Amino acid sequence: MPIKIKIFISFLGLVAVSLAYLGLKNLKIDSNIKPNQANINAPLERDADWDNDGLTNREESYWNTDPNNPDTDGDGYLDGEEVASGHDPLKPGPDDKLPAPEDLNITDKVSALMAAGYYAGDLSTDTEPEVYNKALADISTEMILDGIQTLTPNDIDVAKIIFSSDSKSAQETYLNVVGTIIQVDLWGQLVNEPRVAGIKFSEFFTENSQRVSDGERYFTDNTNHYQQVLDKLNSTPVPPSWLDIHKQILSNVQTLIINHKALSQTNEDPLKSVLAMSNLISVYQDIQPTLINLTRKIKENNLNPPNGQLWSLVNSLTSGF
Ligand SMILES: [Ca+2]
Ligand SMILES: [Ca+2]
Ligand SMILES: [Ca+2]
Repeated sequence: MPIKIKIFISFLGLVAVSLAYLGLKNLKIDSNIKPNQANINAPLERDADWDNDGLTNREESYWNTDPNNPDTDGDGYLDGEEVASGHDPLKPGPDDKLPAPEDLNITDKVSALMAAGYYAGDLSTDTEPEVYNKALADISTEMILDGIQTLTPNDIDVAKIIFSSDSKSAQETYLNVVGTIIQVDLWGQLVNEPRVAGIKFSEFFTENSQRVSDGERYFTDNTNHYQQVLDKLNSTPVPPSWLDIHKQILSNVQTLIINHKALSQTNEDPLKSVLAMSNLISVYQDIQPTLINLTRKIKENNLNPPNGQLWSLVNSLTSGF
């Protein structure tokens, strides 16, 4: 079985386990989410949008807005418009911005969705399996989309990149700096990462405060480490013809930062961490095409590759290109 599929399947398993865990743990204690009267009366209309404001009745239930009033807080904007543009549908504008997407707490959101589904009748014990499974699948999808939005780096801002020239010596200078960064600061770390990160991640669930803080420290240290790598890369002059590869490397490193940061906050948002853990496992593979492109371009441009074992290895692996 290809490893990506294996990872995906184990990831789905993780999602199922986390949802079950949350369902058990939070639904009983989370009494501050009020059942939405309209949804209780008409549980099967959860996908309808009675007031045409762009939010389905179930989404209204999640946001605690009124499914019969298109502008719950009366500030002149539809509930759906407010949510889509990052504004709070329960707080009149203009000072009603919701937290930035990267600050979204996915665990809180999924708990609220599950509570909404529970009160709407989609997720109670006597719900028909079909409805129950669809509600769970919808919530998983929402969670995965939120994960993509919060754990994927923004587009690279080219205006912040320092450029050198495309002369042979400028390209080789660039390669030596970047080659050293990859070999010294990234490679060793990444080879061990999936295994060590998995162990450290499991510390969070031991309920042993010493081990939990060890886990937090591991992921915080890694966040800082990759931030330093990013700073080094950002201060390295880039030959214009290497821009695409440079952006790929920056994006790989930003992915490492964002996901390690999420993992260091596992206690506050365990579901976001489950998604971050799965990203971390695949980041190792995502970096391979970057290395291959880099090696290919070294050959195309007849440049001297950076010194070091990693480069001899990559060079021999890509000798067919
Ligand atoms: Ca609506
Ligand atoms: Ca509404
Ligand atoms: Ca508002």
